[in-house]
Amino acid sequence: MDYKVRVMDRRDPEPIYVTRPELPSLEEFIPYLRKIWDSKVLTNGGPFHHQFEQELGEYLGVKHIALFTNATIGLVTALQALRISGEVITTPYSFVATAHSLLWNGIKPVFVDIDPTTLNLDPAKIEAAITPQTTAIMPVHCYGHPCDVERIRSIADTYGLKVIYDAAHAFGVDADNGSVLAHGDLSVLSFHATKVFTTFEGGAIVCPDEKTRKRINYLKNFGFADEVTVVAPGINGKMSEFNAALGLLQLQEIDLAIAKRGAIDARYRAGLKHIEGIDCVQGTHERRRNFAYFPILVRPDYPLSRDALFQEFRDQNIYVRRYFYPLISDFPMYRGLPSATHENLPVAAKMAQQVLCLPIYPSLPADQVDRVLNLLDRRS
Ligand code: T4K
Repeated sequence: MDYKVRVMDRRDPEPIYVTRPELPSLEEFIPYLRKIWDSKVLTNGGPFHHQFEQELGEYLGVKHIALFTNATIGLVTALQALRISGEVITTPYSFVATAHSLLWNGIKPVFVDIDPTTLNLDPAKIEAAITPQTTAIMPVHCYGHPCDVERIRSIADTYGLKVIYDAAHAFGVDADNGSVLAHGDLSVLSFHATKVFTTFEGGAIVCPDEKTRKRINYLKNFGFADEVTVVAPGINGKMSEFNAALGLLQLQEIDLAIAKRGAIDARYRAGLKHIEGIDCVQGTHERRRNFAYFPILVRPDYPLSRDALFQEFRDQNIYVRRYFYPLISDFPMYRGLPSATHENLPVAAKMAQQVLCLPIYPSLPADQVDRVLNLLDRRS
């Protein structure tokens, strides 16, 4: 009896994942499927694609948007659209797709360290990394916290560089002057299953004007400008009607979903105030947040190392994640680059050792948030 109680205490049978998608009811989705079945239009810019592109642009407050099959192909295409080559300055502290998009274009990534508060590319360190081969900067709004867009723009303008934001985490985020997606030459969103807003798989490029959007639309459709004209070695990056249909439904509930995330974020922050040795990551210049992730930093004065804590969570069936460890620059295809050394990236190297992303998603119950907080609190 005693033994059974102890086992149940140690390993709660109910797993908690770092995230779960917020889906509409299947009943709501079926009429959309029926329309697709009836029309037999599955992809290649069908009616749902068109409607979703319109409504998404309105929701995000941006005029020109091109839907994609996922953000990775979006990033690859964004670099092609602006004819970026040579070297691109980027962050080592991101999901590996950020730098992979450069390698897919034969571009050399140049890693620059991150800011210790926002964990975004540190603008103060960008200029020293610029060479005659540099053509662009690819920052990431990490965890949905806006980069210092003004300083990055000023550097880019001074040196004649393009800026492509990896905005995979930044759906619906507003900085000081409206949508953070309106900054830079292009911004790329992800609608992956793990993101705040999902279309199963999906993504989008936010463009500055219709001319650029048109070119991007060619590039995501094999380079076809019309039935018989191919203007570039484009890729297949098109979003299907199924993904667009889910997007339309998601738009109806997204504000509520973000509000629910906000309540969880607040509960974590209140609970963590009393726990020594844990820092919350804080954004700056945020007018509207999306609460995409809840990263904490496990400082050396916390009673457990980050990895021991990670293991404790696993033992309790709680699937926290170490986003972003290892650093991109530590993976085999990058670690030989001169900019990939930990001496060049001391802040990123330190943060990658300390970070842990706690579960956050709209349907996560408050008692499960408390279960996470209880495990973090070593006082008892
Ligand atoms: N740039 C940045 C900065 C990014 O973070 C990402 C993607 C990209 C670019 C590229 O975007 P896409 O090309 O994917 O549109 C996940 C995602 O696969 C990846 O999309 C995301 N970043 C990255 C941060 O996280 P994993 O390997 O951690 O995912 P996974 O499968 O372990 O899922 C985590 C948890 O989410 C699961 O434990 C349970 C839950 N989950 C996941 C999936 C896929 C579900 O409940 N349902 C699902 O269908 O990479």
